[in-house]
Amino acid sequence: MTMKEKVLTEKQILTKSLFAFAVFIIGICAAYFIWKGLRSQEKEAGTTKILRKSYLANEAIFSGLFNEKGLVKTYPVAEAVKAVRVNGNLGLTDASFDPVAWKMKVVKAGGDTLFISIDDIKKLPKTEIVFDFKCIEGWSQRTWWGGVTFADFVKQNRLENEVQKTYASLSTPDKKYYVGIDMPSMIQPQTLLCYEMNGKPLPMNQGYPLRLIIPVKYGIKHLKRIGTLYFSDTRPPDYWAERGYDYYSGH
Ligand SMILES: Nc1nc2c(c(=O)[nH]1)N[C@H]1C(S)=C(S)[C@@H](COP(=O)(O)O)O[C@H]1N2
Ligand SMILES: [Mo]
Repeated sequence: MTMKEKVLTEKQILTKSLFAFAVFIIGICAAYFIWKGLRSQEKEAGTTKILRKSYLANEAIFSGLFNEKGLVKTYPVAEAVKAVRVNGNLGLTDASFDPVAWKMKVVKAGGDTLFISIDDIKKLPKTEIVFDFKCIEGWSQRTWWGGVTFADFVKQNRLENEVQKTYASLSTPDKKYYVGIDMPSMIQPQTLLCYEMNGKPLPMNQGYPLRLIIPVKYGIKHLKRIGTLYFSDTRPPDYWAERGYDYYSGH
């Protein structure tokens, strides 16, 4: 090896080392910025929003929410049972509840609150559905419900901004029963604000004057007697999720 060759080799080594060091520094910076970006995401359910959203999408796919048509199977009215089971009366036992004065409270994004009467709701086209209502306890019944689609209700009340949020929260007027629902399920076209069962007004113990019917979910999410509705990017409290049931409860 000549002297000249040796010098060149040392130069090359130096260049290579500097290059490797620069790559190392750039790598550290990139890792730092990615970490910082994730950290600044809104914390939600112990994980970050980005990760949470992909979980939700996975859950929705697993649950069959996005089958070929994205719809739950429906049946003719003749197949619906006449004697519909009553299950759960949490939030329905308040003796001071006045069904005549009832209005649904809807909390909008800017803090404005709407008070919606059953007549306002009945102005919208009536949508009916017969489907297999499934309770997490293991029973199911083919039942017939009537009401307005949540999607129509959103249009009527200009709630387009509100439904950009990740979740909806519904609770009974006395706040003793409450559910949180992911927005894709809420705006799914079969989700109803329901005021009829078997072609007649809802019985008291089935949620008169208005309940949720959300065919993509198990019974626990079909809150009877809606008092308040609000929207949120963080998970609203959920009565049965607090007691160990799956928050999503899709099927
Ligand atoms: N307000 C209220 N809604 C409720 C419940 C309840 O206890 N209180 N129980 C839920 C459960 S577990 C089921 S299976 C369905 C049953 O609806 P049904 O009584 O009309 O059959 O209502 C759901 N909605
Ligand atoms: Mo249930």
